[in-house]
Amino acid sequence: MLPKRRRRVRAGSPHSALASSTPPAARFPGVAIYLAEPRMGRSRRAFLTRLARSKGFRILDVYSSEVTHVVMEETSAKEAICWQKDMNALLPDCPQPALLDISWFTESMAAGQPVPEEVRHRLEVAEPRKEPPISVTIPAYACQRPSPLTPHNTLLSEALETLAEAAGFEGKEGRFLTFYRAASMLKSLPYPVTSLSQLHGLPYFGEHSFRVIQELLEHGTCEEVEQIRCSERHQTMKLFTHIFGVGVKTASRWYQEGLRTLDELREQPQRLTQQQKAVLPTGLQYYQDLSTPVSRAEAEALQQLVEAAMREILPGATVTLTGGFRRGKLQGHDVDFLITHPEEGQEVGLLPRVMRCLQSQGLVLYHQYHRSHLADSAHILRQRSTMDAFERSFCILRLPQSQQAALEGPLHPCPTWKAVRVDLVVTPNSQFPFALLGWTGSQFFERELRRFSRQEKGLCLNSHGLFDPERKTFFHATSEEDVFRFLGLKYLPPEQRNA
Ligand code: DCP
Ligand code: MG
Repeated sequence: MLPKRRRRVRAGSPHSALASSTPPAARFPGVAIYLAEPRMGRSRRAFLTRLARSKGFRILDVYSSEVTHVVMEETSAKEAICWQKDMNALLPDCPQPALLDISWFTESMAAGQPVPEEVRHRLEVAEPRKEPPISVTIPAYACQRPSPLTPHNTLLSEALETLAEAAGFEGKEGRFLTFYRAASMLKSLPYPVTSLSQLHGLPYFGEHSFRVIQELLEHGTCEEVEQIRCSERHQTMKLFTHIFGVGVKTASRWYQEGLRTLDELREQPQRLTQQQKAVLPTGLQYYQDLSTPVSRAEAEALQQLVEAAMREILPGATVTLTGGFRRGKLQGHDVDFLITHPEEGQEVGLLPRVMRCLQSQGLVLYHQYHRSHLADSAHILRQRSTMDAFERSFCILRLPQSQQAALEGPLHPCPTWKAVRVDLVVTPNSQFPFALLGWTGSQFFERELRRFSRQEKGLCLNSHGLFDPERKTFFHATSEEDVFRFLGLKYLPPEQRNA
């Protein structure tokens, strides 16, 4: 253990360091240490010199061009640099030795050899680094940056999402996108925002978003956002768009016509189009179940049911859980499955057989079958369409509730099954990587990925493939990683695509 300094000596004149003496031979030829006296004191310096020499270190009594390491004690980086400037003035041609804190010396003594010089040992005044504007460090497209499942700024991003949603309900697409892009940017920030200045320079943040965020930072709530959330229009639009088969246009028309509740809808079937008449009774009948989130356990139970059907119909076919659950979400509004078979062509016409199998077990409450338009898929890619042409079934399945769930259920009679929205999509194996990427989402991530492909790379991407319109060529991918690589993007695992 090193003895404590006994007395504090004022920083001495640099001239005092220039006395002469002969350095002894050393075990570490590249290292010549000069113990700078100012704060160390003469006797402690003498003790440390003896100690170091006994371990084979070369200690120079005199500061000269041979010195490789200057060691100081209780000296700030600023003082050390002033000291070195004085020495440079006296010995202008002297190379610059490393300026090190005593910690490097004591660690080297303990190790019996010079330890590597780390940042914490160095007496350096860090150049005041100019923080790059965040816009430089946070890329503009959501597909270029990780968006975790549990982001840092949920309060802020949800407020902007409400503004985006309200704009969407009014059919204002541009406004929807601006608010949504800003919200998505907040979701990917790797730190909690505590001041508006942290957002300056980021794209998509306008005066309106700043005003909302400022209010949230100051009061924890924003009056405009709360008013929207509580408004009759917003609540009715949410109620109607949550009905299976009802989109924004229909919901908006019903609202304009004065409809406000599900009962009013049930009582006025004359207002419905033929197509709505076909879907709406189902949507209304199962509204309660379908507006209750689906849990991961329920999604996995459904996967087992679909896999069991596949084993009977086409052994070797795979069933992959995609959508929000693949991104790590614990709940979803539906369950999305991709079905494929390693041998291309085996999957053709598979879905009607799967549906029949599920129906025979009494598991299908409703289904809407769309036959494959794969013959058009190349055309679809060239047309830059984002529509899939896969064979698919949009269904409502009857998921038997486990005995356990029944026992743990609420006090009123426990249902023995639950209606769940399920999407079954069948893809040829060669298109599977694109379909997997396209169906994993999030919806906004997909939108950004397609925008990036188009605007930055001049390529058309959808769930069937990636097409180069200039060369008129398709890319061949065997994994999602391939697709990211073709686009020159860093691979993001599904859990980081929650944009
Ligand atoms: N998808 C898309 N564009 C759409 C609809 C869907 O790109 N217009 C893709 C991305 C979605 C995936 O399909 O993530 C599944 O659609 P869902 O609507 O089921 O979305 P999620 O599964 O992400 O959400 P949730 O958890 O609410 O089901
Ligand atoms: Mg889903």
